[in-house]
Amino acid sequence: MPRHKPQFRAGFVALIGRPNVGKSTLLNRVLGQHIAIVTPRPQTTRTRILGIVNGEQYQLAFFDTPGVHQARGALNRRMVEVALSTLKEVDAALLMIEAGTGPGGRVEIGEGTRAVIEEVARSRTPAVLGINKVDRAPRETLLPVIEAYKGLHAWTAIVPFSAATGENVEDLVATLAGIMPVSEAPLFPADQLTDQAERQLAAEYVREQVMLKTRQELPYSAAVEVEEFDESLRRETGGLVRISAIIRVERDSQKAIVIGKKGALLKEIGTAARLRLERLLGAKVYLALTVKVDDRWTEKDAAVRRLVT
Ligand SMILES: Nc1nc2c(ncn2[C@@H]2O[C@H](COP(=O)(O)OP(=O)(O)OP(=O)(O)O)[C@@H](O)[C@H]2O)c(=O)[nH]1
Ligand SMILES: [Mg+2]
Repeated sequence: MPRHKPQFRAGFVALIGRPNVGKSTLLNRVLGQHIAIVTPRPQTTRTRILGIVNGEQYQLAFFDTPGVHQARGALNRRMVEVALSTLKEVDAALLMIEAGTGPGGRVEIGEGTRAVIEEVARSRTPAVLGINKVDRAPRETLLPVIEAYKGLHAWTAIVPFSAATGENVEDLVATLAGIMPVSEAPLFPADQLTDQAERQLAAEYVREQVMLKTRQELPYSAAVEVEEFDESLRRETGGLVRISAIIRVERDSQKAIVIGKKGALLKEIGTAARLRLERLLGAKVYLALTVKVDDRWTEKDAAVRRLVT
């Protein structure tokens, strides 16, 4: 007797957790493309980013979200709102934490992490606990972490993995696919990877370099707007995409830092972002950057709505 074909499953998964646990790294890993920007700093992701992964028997639509933190100021409030509201719109949440134990092998579960777990519980969305960064934690520390988290929520599953090396990510994807609703058809066309337009990706790649190449409060004060994205020459031989973008910072002193001595830092930022863009677009890119001051924009609701889309 032929066995029944397994049913096709499709649905939405929210990547949720404290800042810096590796949500965006995981999104990029499952997509096989650098769609969400990643830096060693917390609060890198500011908006919700959709990434679609197709398997023979499933389609998973992941929402990468900003890290949940104690929000102060308009920008931070908005970031946390985006993350938490996503919980209500998905079929499952992947609540991500980092592997590793504290001194003496103690498992410390911070208040912030407990608050995220509470939000997940309140949303009543089925949740998988993802323990990321197992590549940098000794094996024997894993079991106590799993034990400590087991009692905190009725997890659908607990999956350790490494978004950086890819270890166990296939299992994680299979676990998530298995809890998606049965679906007649995929939710998105097979060739759709993300909801991010190329000009949004261009702005984000520039912001990523600003975050990587500056210090202290500056990374959190910068927003990037693409003013021009001209691909009229793209399809010609040796085609070129012309992009001009504005880096907005909050103070004159920050503007001077981003520009650097004789424009050196701005040039570095531009070159690194351009190389990423050329890889993404498969075309030569001409990238022009200017820096402007927009006084305390991160504290103003209207400015945040305009600059963080
Ligand atoms: N060793 C190790 N580092 C990782 C892993 N996953 C992510 N990282 C690093 O952790 C840092 C934060 O990664 P992100 O993907 O930006 O984290 P995030 O959760 O999206 O952070 P926010 O957007 O700020 O909420 C980066 O330096 C990553 O390279 C992992 O599996 N192993
Ligand atoms: Mg992120």
